[in-house]
Amino acid sequence: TDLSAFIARLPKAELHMHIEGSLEPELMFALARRNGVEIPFDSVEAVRAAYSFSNLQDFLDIYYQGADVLRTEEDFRDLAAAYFDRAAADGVVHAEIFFDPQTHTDRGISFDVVMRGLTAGMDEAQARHGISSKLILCFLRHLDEEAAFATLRLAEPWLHRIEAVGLDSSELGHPPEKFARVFEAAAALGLKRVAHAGEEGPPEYVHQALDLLKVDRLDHGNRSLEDPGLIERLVREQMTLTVCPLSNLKLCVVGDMAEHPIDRMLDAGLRVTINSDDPAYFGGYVNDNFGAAAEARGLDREQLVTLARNSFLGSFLSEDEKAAHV
Ligand code: ES4
Ligand code: ZN
Repeated sequence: TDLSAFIARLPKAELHMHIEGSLEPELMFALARRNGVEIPFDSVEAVRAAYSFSNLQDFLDIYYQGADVLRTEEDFRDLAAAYFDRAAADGVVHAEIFFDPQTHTDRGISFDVVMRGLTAGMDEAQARHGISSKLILCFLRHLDEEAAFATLRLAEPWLHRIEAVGLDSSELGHPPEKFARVFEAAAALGLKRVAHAGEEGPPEYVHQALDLLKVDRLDHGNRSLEDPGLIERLVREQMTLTVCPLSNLKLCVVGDMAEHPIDRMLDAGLRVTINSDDPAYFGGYVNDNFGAAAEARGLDREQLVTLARNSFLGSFLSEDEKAAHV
């Protein structure tokens, strides 16, 4: 349609995408075969059929299982290369991608293997597609503070290739306050800070992400809408929210795309962006997310331009680089 062609042509930055969540079933099978890893599925179709989730934890269980096929530096490079090829086709010119090192180090894969592979994929994407990218190291919040500190220590030799730390995995029961000290240590190392908050967790978790983790950007943030004072604060502080419509639908954060709050967020003056989260699991890349939200909520071209512009304003590009994009 007219609108999807308009979306496809809009240059955009992607700010909320878990690289392990871009592992398509086809690549999962190819890596399983290459590495001699058993996977509990007979076919690509059977894998896709298993992607039906009632909540975040349902998804995480299958997402961590899928990541088991990732073993070598080449695997991580191939994973990143496949994402960047797909993102480039969607008009993404800059991507700030999450990775979950603990998912790999806990299986005996070294931090350095993960970093060498991902950075090779990033450098190739810059050369082949002109896409710039940055890495965000996420701590798994279902694990303890000491494990996060150990991961931060492994990252120290790689700080020149890591822009920020983030916080992901099971939100309920693992409030941001659990990681206040490790985020403080990350800040002291010069890293920026983001956190998933208000996806399933209450507005209190968003307050904690702001006050205790001192985040530069908020991932999801949907449940902030339940707290008018919080909305006012997010608007005043020009906090960027990385919203993920298809993720919200697949994880039942919204019951139907027709109920998605993206336009209410825009109308409230929030600096919201649209992102794909875990595109291989949630049924689409960034343009699919723009298209689904636009169709369900009747977004017009001006709103779509605002969303794309917000993606650059909310990025960790320099002010000069932002100015070149907006
Ligand atoms: C995630 Cl959607 C989402 N939420 C929290 N943690 C995650 N890890 C990967 N995707
Ligand atoms: Zn996410």
